[in-house]
Amino acid sequence: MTNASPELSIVRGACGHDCPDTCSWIVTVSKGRAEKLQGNPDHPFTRGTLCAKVNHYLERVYHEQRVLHPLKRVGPKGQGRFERVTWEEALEDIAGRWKAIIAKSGAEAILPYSSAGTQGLIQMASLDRRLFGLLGCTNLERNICGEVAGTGIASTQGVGYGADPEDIVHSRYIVLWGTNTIVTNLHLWPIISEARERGAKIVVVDPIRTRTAEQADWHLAVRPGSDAALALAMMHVIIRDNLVDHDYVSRYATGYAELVQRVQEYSPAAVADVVGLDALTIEQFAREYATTQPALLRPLIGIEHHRNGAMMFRTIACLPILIGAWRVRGGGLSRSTHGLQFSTLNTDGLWLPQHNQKNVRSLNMRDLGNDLCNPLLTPPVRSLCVYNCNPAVTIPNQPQVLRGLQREDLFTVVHDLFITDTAKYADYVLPATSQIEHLDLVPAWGHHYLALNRPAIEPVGEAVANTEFFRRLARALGRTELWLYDSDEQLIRTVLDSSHPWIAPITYERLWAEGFVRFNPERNWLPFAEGGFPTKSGKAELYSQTLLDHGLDPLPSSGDMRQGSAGKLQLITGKTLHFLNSGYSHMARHCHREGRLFIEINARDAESRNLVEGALVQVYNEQGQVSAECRISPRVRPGIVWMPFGGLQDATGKFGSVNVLTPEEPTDWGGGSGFYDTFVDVRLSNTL
Ligand SMILES: Nc1nc2c(c(=O)[nH]1)N[C@H]1C(S)=C(S)[C@@H](COP(=O)(O)OP(=O)(O)OC[C@H]3O[C@@H](n4cnc5c(=O)[nH]c(N)nc54)[C@H](O)[C@@H]3O)O[C@H]1N2
Ligand SMILES: Nc1nc2c(c(=O)[nH]1)N[C@H]1C(S)=C(S)[C@@H](COP(=O)(O)OP(=O)(O)OC[C@H]3O[C@@H](n4cnc5c(=O)[nH]c(N)nc54)[C@H](O)[C@@H]3O)O[C@H]1N2
Ligand SMILES: [Mo]
Repeated sequence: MTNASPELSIVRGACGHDCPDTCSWIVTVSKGRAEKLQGNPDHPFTRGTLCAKVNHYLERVYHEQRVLHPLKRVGPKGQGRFERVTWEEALEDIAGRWKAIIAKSGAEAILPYSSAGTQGLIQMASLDRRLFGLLGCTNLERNICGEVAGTGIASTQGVGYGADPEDIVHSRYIVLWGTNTIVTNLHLWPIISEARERGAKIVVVDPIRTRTAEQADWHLAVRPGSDAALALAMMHVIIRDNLVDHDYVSRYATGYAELVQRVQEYSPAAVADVVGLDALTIEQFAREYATTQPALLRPLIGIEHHRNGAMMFRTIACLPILIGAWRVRGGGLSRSTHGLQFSTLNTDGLWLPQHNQKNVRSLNMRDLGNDLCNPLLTPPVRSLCVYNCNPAVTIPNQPQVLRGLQREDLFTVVHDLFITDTAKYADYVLPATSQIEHLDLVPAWGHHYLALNRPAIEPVGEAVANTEFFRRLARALGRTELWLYDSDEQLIRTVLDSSHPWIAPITYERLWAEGFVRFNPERNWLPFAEGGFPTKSGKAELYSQTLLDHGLDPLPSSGDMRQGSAGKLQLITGKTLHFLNSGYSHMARHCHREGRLFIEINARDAESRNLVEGALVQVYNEQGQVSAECRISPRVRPGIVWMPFGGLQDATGKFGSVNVLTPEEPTDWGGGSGFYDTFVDVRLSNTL
């Protein structure tokens, strides 16, 4: 049942990209070849359209640069010179090396390194967790995306999720808070637009005049990292003007009296400079928000990439509690649905944590460069197994990551569809299947639908799915535990074997027949209309004893905003329309659409540096430099510059991306990365 059936001409599947939309798609297959891939018109979010990336997914599947066979490095690390080998040769060598490493340094010397390159559940995390857990390899803290936002919000309301994104259609005041919906979460936009047609006002809070900000009714161009200060000033106004829902707060929240004290120091006038908005604007925003119900806050990931990221999310999450916005459909806060979906699935059955070695160290993925280069790390990382991510481009402090990957004594294995920049440093590159070549269950972090992705074609070349890769590794290592060899279908059946009332009625057969199922059967689902916050106190914690116990400020605060030294420009590096993080950078069409690497700079900052439109400039700081085309742009305010993150390399063709410039700045809590706390300067290239 799980094999692609060559006679099938129409196969339903789902996008596995690291994106909130998790589109449902339909693949037309003729004689074993996928001819067409379209958005499913019946899916309430996909609504028959895909996106600028996935519209060309089949070009990616059949791309001439797909890795089709196992490859072994023959040139120096970084050059990407390989020869073809068989799976048997590759696996035997890898298993032999790993056994030797384990014998000499212990399994912790092996670091499995993965992210959400596919977020289909079993290809993202299943047999890999079982195998590496059993061996006792170093655990990876995967905190680069979402953890900070989730844990920040959870410290106020107990969990990181909130209102059903589909309910935004009922909202009358929608604040897109540090999220560029039209680029990163496109399929939410029709729902927002429908709400607008019904009378909603759309406000965007973002330092950059993004595509989304341009489409909004009101754009508040705050200074980066100042969102908690803004939210506290809003609370100041709400409390001062008696716009508080006292009934809701007294029943369902703790710490109101302490919060009242705290917001005294955050009057709109007091924070205006920090936030970069005038006091009257802040007053207006606060009053509109508090008096227009249902009022909805929609943050996603963006603002977590600051040193005070968790505190910003925690503080913003206090607003809907203060005004009782949770009482009504379309009100409250709507962020990632990831935690909600995972809380209903049988992930313990999937990962079998009881078989994991105990007391194994953990390393944070943000610190890859430093960990690889740290001579004192015991045991040192002697082997990396990279899949579902491309750390040579996506992790901060790229120069240090590359120095680490360059180490001659590091044995690196990469499983991917393409020779990524990381794969160029690999000792072995193994071919991975694309989403239309393997089976998966795909939970979404942007809506309440669970999809089954059916394979539409046989694997291209000798590609194997992640699950099969880990079965082969287990076999090569001589492991005999049967649970290391569960089939993909078995794994999906296991994770669906949940007693949660929402999941219990969802069977594999039903998913197979229907393609996707709404996993939350309740249409009028109001998670906190009558409190029920799953915190320690059982109430929303405006004051958090838990934070205090961890040595953190128990009350919302503006946090420890990072300031650059005088005259430096703060660099925001954002997602782009035609790339999925670094993905699609092998496709000429996508590179062409995005152009060469550029920097957007305000006219005032350009003038003081004698920069002109189109000039080749150097963007630099103490960590490194990249070349980019200068674009003078009103999208950025003075003091801030913007560069596209992802697929584009240094404008002179030299290797290097924006993460040359970003530091491994840790966030306040949640273990994330302050990518956007980067300070740079810009000069004309020929003035060097
Ligand atoms: N087309 C496309 N879609 C994608 C991706 C992609 O690469 N390409 N990536 C996917 C992934 S992995 C993720 S995590 C999501 C991310 O989705 P989003 O969270 O929407 O995206 P980001 O680009 O991380 O940040 C959103 C906005 O935050 C703003 N911002 C930065 N600092 C601050 C601040 O201090 N305050 C405020 N208010 N705003 C700030 C940025 O200017 C940016 O416009 O998108 C997903 N979707
Ligand atoms: N400067 C800056 N840096 C950032 C960000 C930013 O905004 N600015 N955003 C951060 C965020 S939010 C994120 S999520 C990270 C993303 O960082 P990464 O997770 O490294 O993202 P990608 O570049 O998408 O790499 C995913 C890789 O997985 C591969 N892949 C896809 N499907 C499969 C599969 O089934 N099997 C295997 N084995 N491989 C597969 C793809 O081909 C691709 O090479 O980047 C972070 N880095
Ligand atoms: Mo992300």
